[in-house]
Amino acid sequence: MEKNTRLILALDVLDSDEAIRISEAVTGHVDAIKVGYPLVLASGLQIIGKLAEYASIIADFKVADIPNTNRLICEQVFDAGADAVIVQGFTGHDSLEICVDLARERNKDIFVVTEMSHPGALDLMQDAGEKIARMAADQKASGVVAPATRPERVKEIRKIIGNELAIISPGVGAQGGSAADTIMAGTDWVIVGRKIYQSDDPAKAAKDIVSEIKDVL
Ligand code: FNU
Repeated sequence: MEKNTRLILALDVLDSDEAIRISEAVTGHVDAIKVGYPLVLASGLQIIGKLAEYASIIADFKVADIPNTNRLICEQVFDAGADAVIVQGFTGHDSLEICVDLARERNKDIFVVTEMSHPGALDLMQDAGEKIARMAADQKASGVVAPATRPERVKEIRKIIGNELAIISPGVGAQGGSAADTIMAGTDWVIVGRKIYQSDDPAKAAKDIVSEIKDVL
């Protein structure tokens, strides 16, 4: 994924025509499009290949199973044309390792969820977040997912993983996080969904976020 605008669109719309229209509109303003269960379940896995014409595709399936099942899932997703897959880290080293090995073989990326961005992540996940970040670094994953809603946690996670791994951060806009604060905390890319795809003018919404990011770089 090229580090240009430092913005990733989370495309959680349910209609494939709408997904294509928005992707076309934001071309050049986003470095990647993140596709997850809502769009894929509504429109089929082949939407990944279609959207790959517009940007790199990150498949947000938060893969969280035993190693063999994780591998079967990641194979399908890479075969469909995704450039990266998001996997959960809490399942442990072996479940993660098999995904990272497969991605390396295929020249693809794995991003590992550390602590999620919603309030409920404080119940259980936050306690494991730093350990997961360390494991992702030990296994040389491409990067981690860390919350834009808590820039102070992005800073902590950056200290743990160093500069070899990337950080991608959801939670900007609808969840209350700020793109500028998250970039200043050390994230490489912010992930923004509703603030862009629910806007009357998705291209302008994306452009505005990119200027906010550029202002603090
Ligand atoms: P928006 N997402 C998230 N928090 O929000 N993958 C996480 O900790 C995480 C995620 C995803 O709020 C979420 O599923 F690991 O509309 C959605 O697709 O801007 C996107 O990031 C945020 O969307």
